[in-house]
Amino acid sequence: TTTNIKVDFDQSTGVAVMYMQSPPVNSLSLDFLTEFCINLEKLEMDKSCRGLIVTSSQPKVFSAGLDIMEMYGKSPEHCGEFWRAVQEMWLKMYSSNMATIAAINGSSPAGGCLMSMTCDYRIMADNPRYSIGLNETQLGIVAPFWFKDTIINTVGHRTAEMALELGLLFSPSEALKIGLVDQVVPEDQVLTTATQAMTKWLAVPDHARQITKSLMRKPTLDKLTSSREADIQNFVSFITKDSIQKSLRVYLEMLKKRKG
Ligand code: CO8
Repeated sequence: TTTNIKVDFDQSTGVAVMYMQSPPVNSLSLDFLTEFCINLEKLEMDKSCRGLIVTSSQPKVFSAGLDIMEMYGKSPEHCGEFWRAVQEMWLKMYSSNMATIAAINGSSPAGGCLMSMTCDYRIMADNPRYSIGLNETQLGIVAPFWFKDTIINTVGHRTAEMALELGLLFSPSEALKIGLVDQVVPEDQVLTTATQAMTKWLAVPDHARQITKSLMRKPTLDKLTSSREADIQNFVSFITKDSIQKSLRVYLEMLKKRKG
């Protein structure tokens, strides 16, 4: 089996770095998400691990978001299982007791943007070729309510409304301006900056930071926890519609054509 995730845990600092390494673009497949969650759970249970930095081993891409092939031409059962794994990743990351920082060293559309927004802090490489945002409407699909809630919690209601409806992808400097990322730094300094930022987060007593994080995020988390099955049903009936499958096919063809 392949390894989609590599974890470097530094006992002396209590900080783990999780590298996403699923070529070519770290798309979030069922296997990837399962492995991601297993690794996350291990770190979460380890009392000596207080901080987590998530980054990419792939050049130019943080994560291309959900693996479209998991939603295209698949059975309702498969789609349901896939969606449960997406929910699990979001629930675990958004509620993590660790201080979490996304070191966004490449493009981060859709599910990649969602994953980075689950973190406490975001640092992005200043390369103008990279972009970040929830571009779902551009694919003819609709970001679910908990994607919407997460971006509202990050950038505020009006900015989120416009970004979601237009399916906007932002350059690093634009993302910084609207608060979608917290810091933009030269490409080769993303990880070191994340490590420096982490010391600030870990200087706060853990219990105070954790309870405060929970205060901020619990209402949003509870909404999905209490409606997981309905959300899966919703996703499956939406994504298996002929018209939506057609949109995905058109989008996939566009992705292939755009190459080279
Ligand atoms: N899923 C599956 N395959 C993908 C994905 C993806 N998300 N993204 C890229 N690929 C494939 C490409 O098709 C290509 O395949 P091949 O080599 O066979 O032609 C290969 O990966 C490499 O891609 P590129 O050549 O495009 O690589 P670049 O380095 O030029 O660009 C990007 C990288 C910027 C990440 C670019 O690939 C891109 O924009 N990808 C699409 C990103 C995207 O739109 N993702 C949206 C996914 S949907 C989602 O995450 C949330 C859905 C919520 C569901 C709601 C329903 C109710």
